[in-house]
Amino acid sequence: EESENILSGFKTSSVLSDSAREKNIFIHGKLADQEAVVILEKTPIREETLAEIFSGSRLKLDLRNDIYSTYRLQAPPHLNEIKTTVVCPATEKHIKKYKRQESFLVEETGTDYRSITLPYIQKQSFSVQWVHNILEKKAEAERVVYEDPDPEVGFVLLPDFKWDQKQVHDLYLIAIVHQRNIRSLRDLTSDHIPLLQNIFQKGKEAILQRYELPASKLRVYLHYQPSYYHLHVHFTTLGYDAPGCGVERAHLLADVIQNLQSDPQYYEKRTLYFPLRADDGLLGKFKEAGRL
Ligand code: M7G
Repeated sequence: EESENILSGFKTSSVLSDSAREKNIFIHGKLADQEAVVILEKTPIREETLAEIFSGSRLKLDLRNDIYSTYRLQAPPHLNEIKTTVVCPATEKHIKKYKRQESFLVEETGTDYRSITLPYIQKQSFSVQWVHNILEKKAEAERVVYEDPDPEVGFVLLPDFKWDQKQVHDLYLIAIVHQRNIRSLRDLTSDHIPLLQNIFQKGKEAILQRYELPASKLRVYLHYQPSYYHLHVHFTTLGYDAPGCGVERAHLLADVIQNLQSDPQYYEKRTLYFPLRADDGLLGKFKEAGRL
């Protein structure tokens, strides 16, 4: 779908982070006088496109030396696209989220959660309007891979916007629950086991059907802390190092279910560990409380 080039008027203020290895750049700037974050990312080269790349490209020689030669290849434009994500209007919190920064590991007891974290996230977390739009079919309706509409155990499974859906080796889907009052892992009790089992089972089946990827090739997990406090589960290809997914934040869904089976209040009581970035307001709250 062709769309007007809104980015022609983008004015860069600063580069928040970039990576030669991941071939992406996160930029803060202004779009028509509104704060915006733009993410540019080069996508993987797909095997199915090789024939077209080899036959349909222009080649410029850089160097030749003995049996070695290097070139600059100009692929046909449709094989040379840059995946682009725009957040506009972006809040201060979005700009911080994408800025490269030092992080610190926080130790959060159940009491810390209730006295420090919960009051903070009730005031300061990202809007979950985009989640409600998905659940109400106001956005991304055509992208839904599977839905169980049950209000108690139901969920919507769809591609995460980090995934361009062109190849399965970086598959990334999210399951968003229909229930609206579960903020995160911390809110889960044994009452939610049927919900979690349903997501696990039906999510795996739907992915097998659609992408021919068996459960043995999937990593299924929740983040704590998440960015968005409406319960959702990540499904990625095993072995794919999804950006932003450090080991500390990930809790395997299979483990979460077992922990709740052994103790209904497991996540209410346990100490949980997670990294926070230097300028995260929540980190400031932990410092003020003398917990860091
Ligand atoms: P998270 O663990 O809350 O936060 O996961 P993280 O982004 O720090 O990992 C939320 C997930 O939802 C992420 O994987 C995002 O890429 C994804 N996501 C965020 N937004 C705003 C959207 C959206 O509008 N559509 C879709 N499909 N995915 C989104």
